[in-house]
Amino acid sequence: MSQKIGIVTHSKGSSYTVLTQDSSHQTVECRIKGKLRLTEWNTTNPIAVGDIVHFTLQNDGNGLIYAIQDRKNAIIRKSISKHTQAHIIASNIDQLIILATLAQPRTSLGFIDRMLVITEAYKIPYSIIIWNKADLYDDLMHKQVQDYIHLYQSIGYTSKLISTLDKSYLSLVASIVQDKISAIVGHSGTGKSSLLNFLQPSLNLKVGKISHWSSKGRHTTTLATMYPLTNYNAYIIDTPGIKELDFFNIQKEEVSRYYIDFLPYLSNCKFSNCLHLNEPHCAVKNALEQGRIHSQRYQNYLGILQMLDAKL
Ligand SMILES: Nc1nc2c(ncn2[C@@H]2O[C@H](COP(=O)(O)OP(=O)(O)O)[C@@H](O)[C@H]2O)c(=O)[nH]1
Ligand SMILES: [Mg+2]
Ligand SMILES: [Zn+2]
Repeated sequence: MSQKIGIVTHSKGSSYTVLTQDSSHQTVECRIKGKLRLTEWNTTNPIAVGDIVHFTLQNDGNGLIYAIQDRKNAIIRKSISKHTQAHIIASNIDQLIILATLAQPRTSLGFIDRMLVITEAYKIPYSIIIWNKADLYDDLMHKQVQDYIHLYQSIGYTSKLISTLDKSYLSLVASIVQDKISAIVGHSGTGKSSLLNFLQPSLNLKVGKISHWSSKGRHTTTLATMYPLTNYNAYIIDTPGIKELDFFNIQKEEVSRYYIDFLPYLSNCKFSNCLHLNEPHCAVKNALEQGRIHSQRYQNYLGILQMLDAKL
């Protein structure tokens, strides 16, 4: 019986797929040692994709997880039925890639801004907005996408234009994912599977398929899957079927702290609990009026507050 360390790439029921971190890169199906499962965690899933686990390799080739390393961050979904329990979707993420497009199906800036709030709230160090399907854009869309790229870059987020049909973008995409654990989000059809295949054709993922609907049109439980990209010393976590709303266990008062372009102004609002709506002497509204905060970002901020109201 030997002891190993690995990263969880997939979980199904009480079984976890673990990729060892030694040079052998073995894939081992693991279970949790009973004691760990029962005592230490108050989540519906004690171990999530992205966790670094210690396990013993049994004679039958399966593993028994006996310890888990501290997580540096995690995307968590509050369990709606059991308020005291949370579900960990993925952990130890270096960066979030938001895959957007202006064509088939067009991504709204509202979606992007909601995802950015989520990544700031969950302490994911970097967020990158990639605009896909450049090959489908007409002149007007090219002008538009440059405006959007400029908007997000000026706030401090990396934003790039690509097409997964065009090999000349490969080195750019590779440089973004190289040596990192990325999570990728984006509406169905924006090209997440295509992007993974673009980087590593041997993955051979199905493209143009909505994976989280069963053949009977029922919404099946979806789980995160981590794909190792061996050529880039990288991992990408795909979370099909997870709805943005699932991530939101955020209070209204918190939202502006996750809007990094609002941050420089927050301490100058008259009221410390200012929601930046119609309060007097609001530094955020002031910055908005002076054009130092983008009006579209502010509109989407209002949308998030409304969404949180509706959720209550
Ligand atoms: N024209 C064009 N089509 C793309 C591009 N990337 C992906 N697609 C197409 O968009 C559709 C959805 O892609 P898929 O990777 O399945 O998206 P996912 O749902 O986000 O995984 C498929 O028909 C792809 O062939 C691109 O850069 N240009
Ligand atoms: Mg897909
Ligand atoms: Zn304010």
